[in-house]
Amino acid sequence: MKLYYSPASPFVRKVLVCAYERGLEGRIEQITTKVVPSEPNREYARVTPLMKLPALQCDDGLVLFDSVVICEYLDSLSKAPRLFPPEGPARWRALRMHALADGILDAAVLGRYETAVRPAESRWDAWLKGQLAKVDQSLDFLEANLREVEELDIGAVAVGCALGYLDFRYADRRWRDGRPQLAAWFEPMSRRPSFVKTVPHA
Ligand SMILES: N[C@@H](CCC(=O)N[C@@H](CS)C(=O)NCC(=O)O)C(=O)O
Repeated sequence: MKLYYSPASPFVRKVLVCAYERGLEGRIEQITTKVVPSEPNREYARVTPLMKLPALQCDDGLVLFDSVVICEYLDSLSKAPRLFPPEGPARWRALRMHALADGILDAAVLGRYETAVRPAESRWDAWLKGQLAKVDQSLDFLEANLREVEELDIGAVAVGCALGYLDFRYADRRWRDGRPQLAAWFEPMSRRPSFVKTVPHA
């Protein structure tokens, strides 16, 4: 399988954490790919019309996107404990936490583009503030609902990747302040080999 990859992408990281947790990392070749919304990567458009990372080319040639689909695909490749609970309340809890974490990441990544990519003269402070409010409110929600990420499922993996991205790109915003339980939850998670081997970098 070929994973279109960037070491800075938290969505790619989530896929790789799933791969490590399921013992699949050796089957995945990483293809470093550059994506910037303002600079369409025409070569990559032949892989996925969305030109977003990640995309996974399966061994039969099918290209899967986005990270939500890829994570579930990888989880389906081997038996034993599943990151995607097959049914019942556990499934819906995991999927909703996955959606929450991806929502944090969508807002944080858009905020990053606003400050790192958009020319200074056309920045929109109120819009950035709105994105960061989604991040902060979601972190408060997690602090109050940590029971929902007690199990190592896709929800917990995604939340771990979201917090790791905030450490990587938003360290100055100090997400741990006022959220001691979330901070304590992240400690052992960030020490798992799957997280250590995928720490984001530029
Ligand atoms: N919903 C997508 C989001 C992926 C995404 O936003 N990836 C970013 C990199 S972290 C990207 O490709 N940005 C380029 C763009 O938006 O054109 C997923 O879960 O895979």
